[in-house]
Amino acid sequence: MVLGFLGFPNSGKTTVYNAMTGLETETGYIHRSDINKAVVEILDERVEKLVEIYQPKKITFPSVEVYDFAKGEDEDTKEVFNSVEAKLLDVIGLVVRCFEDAVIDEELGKAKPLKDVYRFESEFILSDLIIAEKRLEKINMNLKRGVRSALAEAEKKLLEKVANGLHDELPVRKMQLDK
Ligand SMILES: Nc1nc2c(ncn2[C@@H]2O[C@H](COP(=O)(O)OP(=O)(O)OP(=O)(O)O)[C@@H](O)[C@H]2O)c(=O)[nH]1
Ligand SMILES: [Mg+2]
Repeated sequence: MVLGFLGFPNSGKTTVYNAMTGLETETGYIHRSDINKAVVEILDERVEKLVEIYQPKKITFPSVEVYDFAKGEDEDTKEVFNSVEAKLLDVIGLVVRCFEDAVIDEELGKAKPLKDVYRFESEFILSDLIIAEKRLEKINMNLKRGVRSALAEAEKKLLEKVANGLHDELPVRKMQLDK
């Protein structure tokens, strides 16, 4: 499983990442744009029970790959979504700022966690809409050129439904796409 922490600058992503991985990656007020990555073993008592029974030579616990994203001050959020690493994610952990800090409050204003959740969701929707429309453009171009297939027609129909929903600010996970 691949998990990635995303969120606005100084929301506490690296702090949560450190808590989960046991690492001591630098946190602070400087907005850095590097991505941190670690692999965390999940200790599972079921594995321990199996080890007792089978006494294997080698024990491999399940693991989670964890990414800590960041965007530089001038970067757009969609650049983060479009990074190769973001496309690998199975789970997105959205970190929102929910604490007082004189320096951060001065720079970014007081924490508004719920508003940040909605703001970030809008960014997800926008990013998905760009992806859906780009793909639709490509399919339509192929159809115009005469490259037709049942699959392309079905994909077009589905993507139009997705794009319409996104235009209405509905996240893809809440759409009914099987009908
Ligand atoms: N009081 C308090 N401070 C926190 C909390 N979480 C993070 N901080 C502090 O807020 C600052 C920013 O935390 P980071 O974990 O670096 O935030 P980030 O989201 O990784 O920041 P960027 O990577 O620069 O976007 C650091 O000085 C942290 O110590 C918290 O829950 N409470
Ligand atoms: Mg960070």
